[in-house]
Amino acid sequence: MSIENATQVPSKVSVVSGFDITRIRADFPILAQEVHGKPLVYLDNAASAQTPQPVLDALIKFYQQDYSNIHRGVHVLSQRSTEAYEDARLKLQRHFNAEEVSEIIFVRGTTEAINLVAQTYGRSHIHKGDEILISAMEHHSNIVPWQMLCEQTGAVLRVIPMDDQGTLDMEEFDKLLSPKTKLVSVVHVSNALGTINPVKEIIKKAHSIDVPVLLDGAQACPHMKIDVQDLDCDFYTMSGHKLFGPTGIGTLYAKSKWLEALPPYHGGGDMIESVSFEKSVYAKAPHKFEAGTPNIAGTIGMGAAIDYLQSIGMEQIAAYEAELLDYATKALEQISGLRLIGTSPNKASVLSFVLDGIHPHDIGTILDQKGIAIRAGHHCAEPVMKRFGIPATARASLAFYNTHAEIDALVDGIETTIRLFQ
Ligand code: C6P
Repeated sequence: MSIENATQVPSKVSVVSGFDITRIRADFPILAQEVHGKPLVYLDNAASAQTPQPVLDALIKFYQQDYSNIHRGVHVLSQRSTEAYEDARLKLQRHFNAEEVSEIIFVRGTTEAINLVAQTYGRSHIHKGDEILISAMEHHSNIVPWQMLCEQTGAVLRVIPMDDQGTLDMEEFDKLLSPKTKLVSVVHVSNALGTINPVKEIIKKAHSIDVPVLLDGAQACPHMKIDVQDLDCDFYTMSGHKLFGPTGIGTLYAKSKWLEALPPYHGGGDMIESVSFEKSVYAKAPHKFEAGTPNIAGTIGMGAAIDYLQSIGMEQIAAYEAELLDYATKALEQISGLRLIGTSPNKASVLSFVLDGIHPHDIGTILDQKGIAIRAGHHCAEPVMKRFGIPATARASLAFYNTHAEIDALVDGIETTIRLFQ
């Protein structure tokens, strides 16, 4: 992996060695279409990323050849389905470097993963007067479950502030972290700002006073290598649809010491050892936390997405995206009347911006007419909008299949938008 002379290269062609963007784009059939008569430029990857052909193939193969319920059939199809489902768990374990395969719990996505921790760890370990520490740049799914828990228990939510660039105020974090803190739950990469938070430092400090840490990894894991043992986080959450896999599937990683200690989240089939009317004995993790028939196909598709990402390499992806983000940031900074929201020095592939006198929804609508898909709105991060004194932003979010030419098309689209409003 190398980025040679990144700052001297004018544009358009990546200098990340061995990164074959043409071959990669060919893996994503959806990208080769026109929208409103223009080539599709898909820059809404933070909402949901596109699905490569190998993932589509894995889903079709599963439904055509192996489809059945899991963990309960003696017949061949059920055994094949069970094997494929548990094989996906192994892939997730290796990808995130979890110590044990049982530390990978399949859930619907990041939202469900955080609710699971709130209602299991939270209900059993957090009491009246205790404090939960989140940050000022959380997605609603890392705010609302904790507010619900606070209502249920009488605990108190505290918020680590950020500066005008969208960088967390670590001095304030030091002050807020106290013996009252029972959990720190922070976003790894902000969906609204792109900020990469100093999560290792946060974890180290929290652990020094025995406070566990949850990381919302929804926006981090598509862009960088995640090693949960190296991070030493207690809980890590992600969504398959942001990681080039299907919707309705995601993962909660939790250290096994927690999974053994925590009560189940949902009750039902597949999460028990035995049931009688007097008493039920729960299965061990991960099954204790996976009641009912899960999203079997989604899990297998997510496993195929992991295989696909590994075939490219997360380091390659991170290097290519760093270069593309740098190119896009410099290009957007040149546009008069454009203000980037989220200018932290440590950022991943998100470009949130506002234009003088033009509502973000109008920007999104005009760009759509040019075939460019971005998201406009509060991005389920209303407190972030409030912090920056704006109702919404236009957000272009990148993936490794985006190109420098697509950034040029975005810049051209923004300039057209500005002209239309003059
Ligand atoms: N952000 C976005 O456009 P789910 O919906 O459970 O898969 O993911 C929720 C979630 C949690 N945390 C972060 C940091 C997120 O970005 C998201 C989803 C999408 O930014 C949809 S609102």
